[in-house]
Amino acid sequence: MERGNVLVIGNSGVGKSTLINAVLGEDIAKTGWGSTGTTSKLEVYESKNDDIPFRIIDTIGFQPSLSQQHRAIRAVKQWSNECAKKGKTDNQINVIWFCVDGTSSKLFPDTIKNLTKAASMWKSVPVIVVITKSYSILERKQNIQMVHNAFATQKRHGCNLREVIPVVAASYALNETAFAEPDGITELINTTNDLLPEGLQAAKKDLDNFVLNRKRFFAQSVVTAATTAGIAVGLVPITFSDAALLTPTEAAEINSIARIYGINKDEKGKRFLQSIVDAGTVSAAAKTLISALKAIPGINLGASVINAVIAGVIVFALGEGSIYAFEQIYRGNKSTDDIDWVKKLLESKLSLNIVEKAKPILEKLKDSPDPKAILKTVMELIATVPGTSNEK
Ligand SMILES: Nc1nc2c(ncn2[C@@H]2O[C@H](COP(=O)(O)OP(=O)(O)OP(=O)(O)O)[C@@H](O)[C@H]2O)c(=O)[nH]1
Ligand SMILES: [Mg+2]
Repeated sequence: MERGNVLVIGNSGVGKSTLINAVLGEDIAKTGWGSTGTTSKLEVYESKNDDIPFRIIDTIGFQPSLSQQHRAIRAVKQWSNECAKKGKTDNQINVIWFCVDGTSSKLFPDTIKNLTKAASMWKSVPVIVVITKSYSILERKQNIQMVHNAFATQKRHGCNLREVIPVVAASYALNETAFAEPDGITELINTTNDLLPEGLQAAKKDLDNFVLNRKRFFAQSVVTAATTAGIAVGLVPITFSDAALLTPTEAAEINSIARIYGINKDEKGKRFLQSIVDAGTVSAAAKTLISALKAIPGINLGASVINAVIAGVIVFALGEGSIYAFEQIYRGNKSTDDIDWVKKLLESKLSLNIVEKAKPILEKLKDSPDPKAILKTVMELIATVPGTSNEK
């Protein structure tokens, strides 16, 4: 069975390392007093025998200084990002133990925000809040309520709070005769075991989303760069009779996006890519759209600015359409066989809907060959068409 990872996170001094020692039954993680944090880098611990079927990751505690908080957050993020690299699934997080000090009677929203920032990659992973140092049995109920209340105010920074467990990790002496005994550790282990199968699924989902978001981010920067290039082509004062002038720009754009999504460049793949380029250059949809944009009455813009807008709209719409299409192929929902589907998809991206609301947007554009202003107008025009953003 796949071994899961538990991320232990929380403010400095709440007792994360002490908790890990209690769970593993050995003094392996360094703990202590001090004026700085004790744990200074991420550390992975594993039970020597097979009784604990998950690894435990000790982290740098959040300290009051912002720079130290950033350091702690960055360390977890970097460690998680490794997971997105090939064959590094060891770095996934399957359950989070968010440790809160049971003696402090406070849980500040910023502490929860630090948690969600550090674990932002693992949005669906189940979280157990561990109330450490729960020496007073009488205060436990109140502490549990405090945790629920604090999380309820942080819906925007939502995470999957599943369980709140008060623990005492090491016995705590009040004097020679009065002790608070270790407590809650078995419950924590059992609850974690129960949540692990779900946590393994959740990590897969979160990782897929992370990888897709990154691809989408890179692909969108390609679209912006290609649109800027297309605008430059449009601005050249020659007759922009058909969109064929854009072919090299579009081909480069579509090839780059295809590479980001790892689209196979076999015969079928090439045909698929060509059909996207064709949609933007020789298709009836593109030609109709160009004529319609040119024919909007009462627009006080020179021909070259209008041509630049049109070129931008086409390159941008094709790019967005390609991102959507390649993402469907990457996810396995479609294949490069689906030429008719992609043609229809791109026709809808180049539909006359753009023209409907174009007038007020174009009226705002000054008649100057400023590529940045034109790019902004192009994006505004595309945004007027419902469904043009790439729905997940
Ligand atoms: N007796 C007792 N002491 C505890 C318990 N939990 C934490 N402590 C004490 O609290 C102090 C801080 O504990 P650590 O485990 O070092 O805290 P940490 O969260 O790992 O701190 P950083 O590494 O700085 O983030 C230590 O002196 C621990 O002995 C507990 O359950 N019982
Ligand atoms: Mg520590």
